[in-house]
Amino acid sequence: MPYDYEALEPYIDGETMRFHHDRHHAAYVNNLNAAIGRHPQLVNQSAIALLSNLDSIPEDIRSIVRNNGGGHVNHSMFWEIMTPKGGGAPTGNIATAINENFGSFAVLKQQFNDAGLKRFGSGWAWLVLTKAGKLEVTSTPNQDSPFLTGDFPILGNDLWEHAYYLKYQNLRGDYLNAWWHVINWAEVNKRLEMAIAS
Ligand code: MN3
Repeated sequence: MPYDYEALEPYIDGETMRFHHDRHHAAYVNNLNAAIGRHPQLVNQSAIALLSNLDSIPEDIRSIVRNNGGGHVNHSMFWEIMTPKGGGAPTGNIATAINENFGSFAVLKQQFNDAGLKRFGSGWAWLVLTKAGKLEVTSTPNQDSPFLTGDFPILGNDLWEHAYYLKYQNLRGDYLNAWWHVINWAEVNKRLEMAIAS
């Protein structure tokens, strides 16, 4: 992680970050590596490449790759798009793109938080760049990655209870609102550039 566990307080508490990174994310990495170890021809592929071509993954590990490869890729993004000195209004090209696609940042936030609230059970809310080059708000269940369907995740929030329950308990909406205070817009801009180039 690019900062201390406590660095995102008071919006995300240190104990949540420690367990989330060291236990949950670590488990996805370990499970993915164990599965890939059974098919050494896959070792040199990136996790994103595995997810982007899931149908070509041997059937005996396909759902392990979907869940744990997704878990790894989703969380790798998640740590990077947050920062202790984050939040505020978007800057740079993402600010322009948000205004073009949603009308305003406020509209995006509302759509995104709605998607997060409506996701029943565990999953993610996303801002993705579609293959058609549009910014859209989506949501996926479990650890399903937007890369599975060819969308590029620009920004995503983890809706699993492990991401917020110690501090927010059942109040997912409060967590969704607070999370915008730690967004790393410089990193989000980098991801938009990567998405356009991919
Ligand atoms: Mn998580």
